[in-house]
Amino acid sequence: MKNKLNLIALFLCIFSLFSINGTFAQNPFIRDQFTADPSARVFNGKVYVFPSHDIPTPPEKPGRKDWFCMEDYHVFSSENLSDWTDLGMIVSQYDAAWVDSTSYSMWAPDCVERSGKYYFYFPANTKADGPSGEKGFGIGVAVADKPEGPYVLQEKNIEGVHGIDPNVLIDKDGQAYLYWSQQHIFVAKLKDNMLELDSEPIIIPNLPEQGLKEGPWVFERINKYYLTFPHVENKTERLEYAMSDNPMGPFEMTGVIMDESPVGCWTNHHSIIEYKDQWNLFYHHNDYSPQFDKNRSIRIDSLFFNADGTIQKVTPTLRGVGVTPSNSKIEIDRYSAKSENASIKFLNPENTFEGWKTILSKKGDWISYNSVDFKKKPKTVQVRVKAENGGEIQVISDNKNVVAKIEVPATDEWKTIEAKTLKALKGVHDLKVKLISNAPIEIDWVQFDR
Ligand code: FUB
Repeated sequence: MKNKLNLIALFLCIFSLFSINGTFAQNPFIRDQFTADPSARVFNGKVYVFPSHDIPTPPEKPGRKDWFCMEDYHVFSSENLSDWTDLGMIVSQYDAAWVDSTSYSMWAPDCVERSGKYYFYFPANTKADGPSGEKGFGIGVAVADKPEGPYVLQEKNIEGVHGIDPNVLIDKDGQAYLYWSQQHIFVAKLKDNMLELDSEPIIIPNLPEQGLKEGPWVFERINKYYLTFPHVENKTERLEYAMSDNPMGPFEMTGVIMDESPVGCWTNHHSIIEYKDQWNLFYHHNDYSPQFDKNRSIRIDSLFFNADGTIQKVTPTLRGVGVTPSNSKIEIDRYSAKSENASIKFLNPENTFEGWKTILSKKGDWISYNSVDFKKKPKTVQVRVKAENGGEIQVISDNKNVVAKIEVPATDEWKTIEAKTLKALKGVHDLKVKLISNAPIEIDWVQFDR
């Protein structure tokens, strides 16, 4: 009996672990906490994202109200950019000897691999009486044997570096460079130990004089070095870039990667990586916190280069990247296109992490969601709906076939309705969900062969 109970407890424990890590997809792609400043890296064939971790201001720290508030870092990983696992907390403000642990200032980090060791760089406010003996933003390092840690913190922050938003490039010849910001963008060589500067910091010239610049992210592609960074040209940050033949410049301003946030998030902070032959832009908006843009959420969209090496502008989407399995809950509110009238609202404005719903109000309203992967021809479709007056919706495929007709009964409560499929889909398809009747229907998700 005792063994049986132990087995049940073990099963419940494993099950709850899976539900914490969960399957997340679309934008934003971390669904259970605020995240910002995503530094994405490819290590051992997987993508690891090292973001900042925004939290609501703790009551005992009222001075942090209306400002960034971060006390630790988590790392997330994925093999397909759709399913993300939270590998847990790796570094906290309470563990670093040089960090003022009342400052909640664990801003944008980065992580690189060298000779099998992982170097995690992070900024924070220093203690006036700490090892560095001066107050302000410093940048420290923690070292691990695996991307997920455990990380061993260096006693002191890096000497000679005052600022935020560290970013490290290891060039093809093995030389490592540290970039960071403090009004300007700085660069210095790193010693082979990755812990100390090997040259005097210089301010990178030829970047815009006016407007805040921060969050550098430097990468190399076909012998060109791209210095990409958020810059306030007008009202809020937009992502811009400069190009060079050398990691230390001179860089030439080249263009804009992403315009100012359409939802008014003042900061944007990004990284750019190639994964499985596709370039990706990681960035942030404030999806779960529309009223307060210091509680942000990280996103991914595809990025493309022109033949001359310049970068095409990226439009932020809710759909994000990757294919969605037909037998998972397809959150059509993360749409790829919609009719003008179709609208998106939080399911529960009191707890925005519950996600969103689609509201189709008038006959003919529609919403579409691209790249649904049908591994098996589905026999049924399930839709979670709410509709005071009931009605009908149809699911239509990209080849214009009606895949299912769903009769929705009048219901004030959320209900899952099932219908038989009329056409059998196989492979990857775009779907459209259309309102056929004339009263509003709210839709949470669509799923095939649940
Ligand atoms: O997340 C705090 C700060 O906001 C980052 O360090 C900046 O890059 C901006 O995103």
